Amino acid sequence: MMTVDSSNTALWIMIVLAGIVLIAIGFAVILPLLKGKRRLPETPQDLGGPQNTSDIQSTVQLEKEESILAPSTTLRQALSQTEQNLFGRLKGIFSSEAQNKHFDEIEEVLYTSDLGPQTVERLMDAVKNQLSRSERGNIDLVKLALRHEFEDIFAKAQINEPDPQHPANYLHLDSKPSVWMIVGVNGAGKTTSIGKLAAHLGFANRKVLVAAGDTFRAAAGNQLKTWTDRAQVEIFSPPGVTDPSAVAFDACAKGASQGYDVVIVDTAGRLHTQTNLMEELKKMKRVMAKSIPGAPHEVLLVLDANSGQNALIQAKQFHEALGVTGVVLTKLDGTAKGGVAVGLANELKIPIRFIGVGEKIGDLRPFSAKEFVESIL
Ligand SMILES: Nc1nc2c(ncn2[C@@H]2O[C@H](COP(=O)(O)OP(=O)(O)O)[C@@H](O)[C@H]2O)c(=O)[nH]1
Ligand SMILES: [Mg+2]
Repeated sequence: MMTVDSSNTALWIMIVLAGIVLIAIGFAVILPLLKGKRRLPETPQDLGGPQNTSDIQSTVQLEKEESILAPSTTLRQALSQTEQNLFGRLKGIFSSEAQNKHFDEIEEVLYTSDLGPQTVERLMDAVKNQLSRSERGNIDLVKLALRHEFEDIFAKAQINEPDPQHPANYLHLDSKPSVWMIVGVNGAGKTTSIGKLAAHLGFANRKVLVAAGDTFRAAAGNQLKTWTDRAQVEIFSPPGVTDPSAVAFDACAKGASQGYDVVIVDTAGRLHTQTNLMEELKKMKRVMAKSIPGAPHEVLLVLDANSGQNALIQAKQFHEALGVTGVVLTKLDGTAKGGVAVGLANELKIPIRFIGVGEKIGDLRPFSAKEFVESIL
């Protein structure tokens, strides 16, 4: 009897264990299917092979992850593509023979590096105050004095060093959804930057909705769709709706009701001098607040670094109209002199959040004042 009893017990234990294993397997297989959207892999090791049913999608996914994890160029490389950057030009001066002309020439280089007169004055005063006449002939001392002043300028604009593990976290992400309105003149790089930002956020496991608020040009919607496909995030582009405020309002409502983390609203490019179009942006902003109190949580101004002093003027006017909370400075990989970042921080105290260093999806970097100063000086 004892033997039969214990073999029965063993049998029961085996049946129960087998049941537990089957249930566990069931959960592992069924739960991800029920969740629907696959999350992005966390590490390069997770990128072992194709993960989508479609090979094309897999390739895009892999390219995306690789380019975000290992951007093709460093900031210094991107900026050094031009000999026109600040330090390149300062170095030129110091290697010349005419020692006594150095100081005037430094001033000239600064004036022609898109910093803006106010910032140049501040920098020159700092160099004068910190260095004696003879010390001003020493490039290392001048560089040090300038670097110190640059760092102070960025610190006062509340530019915090980004956390490389969580590049998007220093944007407003505490509300759910966080609504970001993207503004700027035509061609500044709004749509491209939205694609790159969405990819960053997707990579950080955020559920992103991109609203096609540029309803002026038919091509704008298609261009945005290409980018949201690349970033593998959803686009909100209701057919036939031509009022950008209506798109923004509905996108916010969808974002709130369907559990999105971030709603990014694209807008049509406009000149800061076009009053009626600026009024329309203000309306879009008001309408978003009606849909979600407190929205938009970020008003990100996209500025083309090549537009030099004009970038500062644009920033002032967009800021006055909309209360800009941060800047995305694009095309620093081109011939931009870089000084505009310093001028912006000094004159407007608006933090630069991201910089664009190319046309690919991974060519967006959280702005690090430290890295930036090291790259231009
Ligand atoms: N080299 C470079 N080109 C950029 C960058 N950002 C945007 N662009 C290019 O600038 C052009 C205008 O960009 P787009 O996003 O359409 O500007 P929008 O009119 O403000 O939406 C496109 O050709 C982009 O590829 C960047 O960081 N570097
Ligand atoms: Mg656009």
